[in-house]
Amino acid sequence: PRTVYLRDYTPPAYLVDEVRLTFRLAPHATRVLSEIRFRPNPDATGRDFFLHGEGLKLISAHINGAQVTPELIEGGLTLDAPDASFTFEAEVEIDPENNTALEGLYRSNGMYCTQCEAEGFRKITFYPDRPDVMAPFHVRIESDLPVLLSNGNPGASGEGFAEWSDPWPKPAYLFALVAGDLVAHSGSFTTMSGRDVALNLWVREADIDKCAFGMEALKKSMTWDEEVYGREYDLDVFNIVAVDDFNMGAMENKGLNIFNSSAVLASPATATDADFERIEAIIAHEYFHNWTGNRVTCRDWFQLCLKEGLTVFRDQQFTGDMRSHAVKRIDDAMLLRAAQFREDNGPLAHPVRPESFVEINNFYTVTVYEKGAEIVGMLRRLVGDEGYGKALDLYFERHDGQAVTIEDWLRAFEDATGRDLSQFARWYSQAGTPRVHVAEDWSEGRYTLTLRQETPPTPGQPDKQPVVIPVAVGLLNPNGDEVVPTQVLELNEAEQSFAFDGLSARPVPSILRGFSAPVILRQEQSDETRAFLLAHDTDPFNKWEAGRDLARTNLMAMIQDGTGPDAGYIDALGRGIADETLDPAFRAQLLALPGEDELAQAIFETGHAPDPTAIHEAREALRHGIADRLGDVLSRLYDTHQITGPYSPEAADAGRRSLTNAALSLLSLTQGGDRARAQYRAADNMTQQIAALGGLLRIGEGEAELKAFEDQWSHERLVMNKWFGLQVAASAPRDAAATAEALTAHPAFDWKNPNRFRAVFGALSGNAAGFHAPSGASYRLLADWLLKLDPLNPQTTARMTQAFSTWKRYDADRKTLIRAELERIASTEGLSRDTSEMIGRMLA
Ligand code: B3K
Ligand code: ZN
Repeated sequence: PRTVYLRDYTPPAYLVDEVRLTFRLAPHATRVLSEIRFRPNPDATGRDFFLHGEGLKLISAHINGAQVTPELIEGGLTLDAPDASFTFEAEVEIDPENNTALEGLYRSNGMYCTQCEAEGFRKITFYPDRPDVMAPFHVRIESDLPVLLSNGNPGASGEGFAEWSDPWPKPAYLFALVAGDLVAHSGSFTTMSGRDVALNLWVREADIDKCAFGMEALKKSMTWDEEVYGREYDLDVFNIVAVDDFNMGAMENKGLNIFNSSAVLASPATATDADFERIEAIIAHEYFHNWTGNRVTCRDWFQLCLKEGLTVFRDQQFTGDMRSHAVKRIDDAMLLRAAQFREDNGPLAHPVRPESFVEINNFYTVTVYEKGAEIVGMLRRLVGDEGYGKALDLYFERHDGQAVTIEDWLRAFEDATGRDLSQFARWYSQAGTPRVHVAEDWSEGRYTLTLRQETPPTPGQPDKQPVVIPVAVGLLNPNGDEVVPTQVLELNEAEQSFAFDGLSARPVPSILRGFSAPVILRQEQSDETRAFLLAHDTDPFNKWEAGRDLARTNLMAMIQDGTGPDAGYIDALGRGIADETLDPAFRAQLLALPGEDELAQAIFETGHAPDPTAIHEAREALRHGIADRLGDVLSRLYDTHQITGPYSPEAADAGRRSLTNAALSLLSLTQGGDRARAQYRAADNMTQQIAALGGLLRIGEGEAELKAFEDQWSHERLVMNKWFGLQVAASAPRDAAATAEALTAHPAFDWKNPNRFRAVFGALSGNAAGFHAPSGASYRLLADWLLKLDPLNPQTTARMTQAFSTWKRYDADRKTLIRAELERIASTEGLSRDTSEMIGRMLA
């Protein structure tokens, strides 16, 4: 398979002025007629005419009305094209019914839908399928299905057809088409300039009761983007469609967003608080793409973070505004550490802007998305809110309707603020997580912080340069008062000192406040100092972080030295969770211990091979210790924070439920399942129901409830995903593989549905001790199923190979077992390009 390099970019030979498409839909033989107006690109270096195309049956082709016979070559077609404007027409046939890869035009439960990003349009018709070719699209759909949708504004429609026109030039990856037997939950929105927009959420009839929340989230997003970024919507309609079979969360096609049903459908009975929050964020994210991604798009796929990092940053801001900034920041940091640091520390590490790829779908990663968002956040911190606002305005003004690069993005910041960002740009090109080491000095009223940065080598990048790291710092007096409020130190050299004068006593530093940069802080700190910060820090992130550090130190000692739970930590935690001035959601976060995978990495970094079983046992022992010592506080919190009124997914109630359910999970360990059983019986919403069921399963009870749950929800696919996943997640390590295997034999295990496949195998790899059980049973089971899925759905398969990405951390026995599975996959005949690239990188 061919490797594509950023450095090889050349502009397209021809540009497209207009596209007309006609779809004659039929399950196995859909005809696609295209009429594309080409024009030579004055900026091109050559005149080779090439159109991408994959799996297309070419029926006929014409240039300016005259029949032509293109030469079909690898990945597309070529022909002698005029060195002037011309119209190319083609008729092709495709087979949506047999499209199991869920890329291009495919069918899901009788409904037609498309997924074109990144390179799926070439499976629909011949086209220059690259994001720097932008054109207005006119679409006609012919089908007997009642609902026929495409991008843009609706045009003529009648018996068996509908037409759509999208006036905004767009790359082919934003094309979408939907045809199905759907119903709409409708709404409307009036934009800041007074235009009315019709809003529709299209679903199958049975799901119409799960649309109200998504519709409100969409309206909130539209308002927010106007108020915060001054960005207005630009079409007469905005359609969202829910589809069950989808490889990822959702897709921002212009005016026609297509969503995995799990990322949009929610009712109190079927969705948890976490689902509601996630849905609100994804709807916002896709909507925000209308400006950051669609109006201003990427020149090539190496620039993916241009739209994704920025749009994630925007959805994070939105969630913070809708809910709590402090809680959101902690959630984001937890995700970054659990997933992105993991990626950065292993064989799949790559820069936020990669330099090469084999299959671009493999680069829709936490690094591109979440670290990409962190970079935007750092930029904002460095130039300030006002500078950020000016830079964004300039970026939109300058690049509306264009396909641009990270250089263009940074130039907008430089021009708007006068700041030189050449060193800052290293964040985009250098992979790996910087470590920032802290040294302190105190003499005669002067406190000096010395910060030193280093970034470990990553594949292909042995040597690293210093990056610009905004380190937000505040200083506290020994009595707990803040003496120096938050200020941002700019660490741009390998080592740098920062002095604070005029202090009457040696202060306690609070460093990297708000998690101001995606780095690992290395700081010698006593448990007393941490407990002090947990009690007194004014920065909510670092207050939480102090508790987290205490927990981690305790756990590391338990794992490596065999000590027990530390009463000092538990008492400090107890004071934190009992503090009624703190947000319940924040207190629930205080109760979340570092995950097993995070601990495995921490142990690996001390030079030892982590033992997943020992890690699991230590973590469970600490949970027991907390539940034992804090039993009274926890049961008081459980009782006093129950919600009595009707269910509402809003943040305040959700926060109380997350606190009571964290308490429930701990209390069940030491006090048995009665409380959880009672909660299960009383539950009138999914959050309470599933938390109770999880609590029971984790202590080896809940068999009756598990059965009752299945009977109650067998008709709801989304809820059944939870039922599948929870059993694997809650399994004891030695049972996890067997539980997962038994579930694959369940009649409802529809493995071709990505959500269902992920429910079981995502949970298996997430159960760290179960996945790494010494027998290797989980490794084998996962590899077997990946090999089964790969011929049908390479994208989902490739993504799930990441379960193995940490394999080099482990002991010789585990390494041997995993390597054998990776090699078994690698040597399989006909392995997809997607999966072989991933396995190849992991074995390298
Ligand atoms: N842009 C899409 C992701 C497309 C993934 C292609 N494999 C969703 C999003 O980030 O909003
Ligand atoms: Zn996105």
